[in-house]
Amino acid sequence: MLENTNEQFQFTRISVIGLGYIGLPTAAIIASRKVQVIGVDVNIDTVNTINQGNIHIVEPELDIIVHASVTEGYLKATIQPEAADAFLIAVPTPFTEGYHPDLSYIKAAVNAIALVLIRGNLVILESTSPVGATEQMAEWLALARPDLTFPQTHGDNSDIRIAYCPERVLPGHVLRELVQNNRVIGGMSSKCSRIAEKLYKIFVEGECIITNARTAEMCKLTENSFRDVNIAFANELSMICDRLNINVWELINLANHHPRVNILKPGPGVGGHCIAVDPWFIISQTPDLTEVIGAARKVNDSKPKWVIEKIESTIAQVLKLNLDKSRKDITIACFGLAFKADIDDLRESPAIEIVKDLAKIHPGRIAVIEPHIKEIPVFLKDVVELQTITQALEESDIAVILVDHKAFRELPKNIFKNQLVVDTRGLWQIY
Ligand code: SAJ
Repeated sequence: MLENTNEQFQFTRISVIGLGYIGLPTAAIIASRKVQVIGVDVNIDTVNTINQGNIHIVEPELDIIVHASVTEGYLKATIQPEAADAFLIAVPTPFTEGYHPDLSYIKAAVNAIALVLIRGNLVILESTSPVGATEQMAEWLALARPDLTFPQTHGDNSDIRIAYCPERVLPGHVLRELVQNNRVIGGMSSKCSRIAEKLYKIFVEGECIITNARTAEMCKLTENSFRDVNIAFANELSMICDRLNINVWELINLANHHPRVNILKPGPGVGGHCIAVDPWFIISQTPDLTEVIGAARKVNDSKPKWVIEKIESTIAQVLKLNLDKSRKDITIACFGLAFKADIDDLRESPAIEIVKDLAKIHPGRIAVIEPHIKEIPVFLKDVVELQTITQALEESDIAVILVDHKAFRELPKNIFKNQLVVDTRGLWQIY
């Protein structure tokens, strides 16, 4: 392995630690540029699947690029880290019970790569992290390898370069956004930033913007908190408008005609692994200064409960219109389980939370229509049934729209002739 001591250096072998929703597409994109990539994952099934040229997650076109990279010999997966020019860490950073960030996966990754680090290596952290995580990572590495120097003590002259560079890709568009999005690169010294930029230039067509590690960490948290706050504003408006008998979709459209107003869309709540999680990293570090960010979390987290109340009052309406029916005769069809439109990702989905809570209080049938899955998830198996759109239209009394999938958006506006509708996504509200 060559030592990366001058800036003329070319990366010939890059290791990506964590082959999940971000790590695997990143590894495959780099490999598609004909650079040797060693992907490392703790899960042997994941490693085996990738080495067979297959994938374990759903993301458009990822299967094609992984298959090609493995077949051409540029991508290989393994359990144990191997020597490389650069290590890119993309492991999960969940939060603990009390909403504090859990850095244990980063620590485990750091301890694993410490064994194979050599002078001149670049280590990049991509996982969404609280401010200071990159410095913490550098400390862990220094503890594990006292024979090497690190930027916290040796700045530009360190043996090992360290940078934070957050991923910013949108699930469902990962491969395009990995290449086209601008990247924020926060090196622990200016040389660290320049060398990290060189790595990203292998596949990034967007701009690479250089800052320090702490600002880069905060930048990622800020982007997702900005979106969370703005979605909370839309969700709050939807509840206010419901009380005041105003169509929130028309209202938002009208307000958005103002040249400096751009309100996002209300929904059943905020799901996924990012927007509902990342603001907590800021709140956890500065609890006394995060009133707005904290309030947004509260509003968005409370929206599923509000949807349940809407369904409850709709059940009451059906009973009023059909005096021969009791609650257990009422069938509720829930349209969509995914955390957002046109993906199959059910992680942290508000739709799931709503369906689960509904099952606890509703004695009648509950059907779920989710065109992106073939089987109902195990934890819902005994309480709801998976139906087609046609079945649901024939059998249900209430239709609850939880996700604005294309398959639902394409339905004619007057399709629900026999149902009362609770529409959390404004499916046909075209203003
Ligand atoms: N949502 C609304 N109303 C809206 C927009 C979104 O209710 O107007 C809901 C969605 O239905 C979903 C949730 O918010 O439940 C999150 O969806 P999203 O599309 O806003 O974001 P993610 O989680 O798929 O991806 C986000 C992106 N961040 C930003 O847009 C600032 C992505 O660029 C990040 O890379 C990703 O988080 C991440 O990994 O952090």
